[in-house]
Amino acid sequence: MTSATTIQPTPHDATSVGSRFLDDVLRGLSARRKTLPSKYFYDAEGSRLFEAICELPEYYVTRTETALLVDIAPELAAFVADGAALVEFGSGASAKTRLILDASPQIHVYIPIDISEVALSHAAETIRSDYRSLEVIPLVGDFTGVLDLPSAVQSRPIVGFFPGSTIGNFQPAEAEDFFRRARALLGDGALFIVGADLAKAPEVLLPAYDDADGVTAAFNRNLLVRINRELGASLDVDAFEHRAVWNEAESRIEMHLVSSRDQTARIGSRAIVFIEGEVIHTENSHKYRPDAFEALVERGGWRVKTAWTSEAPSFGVFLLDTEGPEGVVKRHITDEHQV
Ligand code: SAH
Ligand code: AVI
Repeated sequence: MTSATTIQPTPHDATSVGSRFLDDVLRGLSARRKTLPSKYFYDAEGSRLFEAICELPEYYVTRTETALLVDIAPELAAFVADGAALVEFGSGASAKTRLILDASPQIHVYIPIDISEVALSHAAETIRSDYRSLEVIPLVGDFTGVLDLPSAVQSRPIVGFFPGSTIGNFQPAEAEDFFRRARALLGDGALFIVGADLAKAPEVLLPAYDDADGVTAAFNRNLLVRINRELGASLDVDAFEHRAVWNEAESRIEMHLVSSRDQTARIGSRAIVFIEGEVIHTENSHKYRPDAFEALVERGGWRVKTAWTSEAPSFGVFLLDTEGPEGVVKRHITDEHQV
């Protein structure tokens, strides 16, 4: 395949994203503890709201990881082989990608993968116009499903990229499964650069997920707006309150939508009943201890080659490879090194 001007659906998943939405919503809202999968946040408006979250003073995640990547991009570049293909999971606006591409002109092919078609096509277009010699092959699809890489990259050195701590949106068993499937997809000899947010005080975490301007609340409620629009449902969006909770036992922030009254909504052919105070659990965002993250990575078939961690607010970027055991190199990036 060559540089595509249109988005290439991953063969197994693109159509199932739409057709499984109703099933997933009904399954989640029929459970004793109601849930919705967080991957459905990202319609066009959800992707726009996520980018607005990234600009919030309370949401330290994006600026912290960006500063760390700026600092370590030359070190990462030294590991990237000539003619490499960069495969990014959950690429969104592909903003952090630029730091990798700028430091590693030896990357010749870029494959952004995202479930949000609008965000993906816009990002692919701007990357194409800013990096003229880079072949860009966007894949729209669900990275929790089966993925295939285009044949054009199969003989190239492969570098995976999964920034943003999107890994933290998986439950631990799902994260392990993701790593195992990414290992099979990227293949022997691949490198994998993964960003993971680290555990810190709830006083820092909670405002990051419940900001003063209500942008995160709008992001959370937009899931209900999307269900109403795409599934013809009758949820009263204003009758659900956004809530962020720190779950210490699971080391994660949870986002909830809390029904402010007794209500019944029609979704498809079903009537879904909510009692006052009932919760829809919409997202988990795990915050790791570095050793626990390394153990997770290893259970998923990777080895941590180098781990970089920032000063507070702490964030980790982990360079993974597929080789046998060897000592992990740990670098703590202090303020003096950060830009
Ligand atoms: N990498 C960017 C964006 C992170 S937001 C950053 O670091 O800022 C998470 C991104 O993952 C969104 O663009 C969303 O659309 C995408 N995403 C979430 N779940 C997904 C899934 N199951 N399959 C593919 N993409 C997914
Ligand atoms: C994409 N993901 C890592 C974000 C997070 O921090 O869990 C999504 C998000 N949810 C609320 N704010 C941002």
